[in-house]
Amino acid sequence: MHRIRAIILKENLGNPGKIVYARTEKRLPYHGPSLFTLARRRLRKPEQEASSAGVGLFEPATPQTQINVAFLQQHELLMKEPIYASLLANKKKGVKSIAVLVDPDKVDSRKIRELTERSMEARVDYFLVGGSLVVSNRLDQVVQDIKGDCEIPVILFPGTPSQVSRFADGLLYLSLISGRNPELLIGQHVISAPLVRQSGLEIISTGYILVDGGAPTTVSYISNASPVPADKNEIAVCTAMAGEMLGMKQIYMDAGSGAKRPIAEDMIASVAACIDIPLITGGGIKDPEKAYRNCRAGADLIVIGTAIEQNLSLLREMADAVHSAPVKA
Ligand code: 1GP
Repeated sequence: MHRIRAIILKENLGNPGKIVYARTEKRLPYHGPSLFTLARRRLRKPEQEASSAGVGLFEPATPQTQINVAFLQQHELLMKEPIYASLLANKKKGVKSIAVLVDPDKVDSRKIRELTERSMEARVDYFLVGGSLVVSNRLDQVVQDIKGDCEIPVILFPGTPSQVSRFADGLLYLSLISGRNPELLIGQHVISAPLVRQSGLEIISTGYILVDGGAPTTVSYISNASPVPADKNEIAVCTAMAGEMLGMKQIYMDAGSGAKRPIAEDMIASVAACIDIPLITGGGIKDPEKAYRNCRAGADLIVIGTAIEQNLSLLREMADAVHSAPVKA
């Protein structure tokens, strides 16, 4: 684990609300993208996004030594859980994000270079890396290649307990709460807990809800668990509510990679209306319009895999569609 310095951002007293500088405060163990990098990146973006990332834009501190409590709390969360802090802050603001799913079996260094270049241009927010069935042994290499090329946070999306790489920034600690397979609800977590803890990664507990996407997908086959029927909104809602009350930090509704039919917007809207934690949706999203509609329905983070694998030039439009979704007033 490497160490970086914590930062404190302050407001320009003459121009309240603007981040003007960062200074080092104290040394803390930290594993993830440098906060300086985050701050620099946010400074290049509109103020609204800077605020949504949880960096800067707090109540003006006058005199400068009075740093308000909310700032310190947010700062602390940002230090410990930078990815989740940004997801939460974005949700609060209504800012939508896009993640590109990378299957380690399907990329080599050249493809990764191309993907990271296009992703930076498109302002992709996260990479998810993993899959229900990863047959190669290239996870570490793929994560390192992505990290070597760009600063977009890499979050593991493991289909099996062995898919842990300490080179990533975070890990979705998934419990398949829509299924009744005890191995995927808790069994594999027990086995992998020491490895996951030792990884030093930011762990984001995630209630994973598989929704019928019109045909069996790898995840539905491997998980040996029935997905939620596509038209049973109430089952999805109750499952998501249960996940939230059990303490999961976010809900991921997935129709499975390459799903024939993506999750309907009315199901997404029903779930979004009943939970306060971030909502991720994915599976079978093939065009920017659908990505946009999911955001309008209440999804906070849109995951795209297959469509980008098949046509990388779609990435920019997909990302623009997600980022253009109206922000809450
Ligand atoms: C699968 O939600 C992801 O878990 C992405 O699905 O590959 O269909 O985009 P696609």
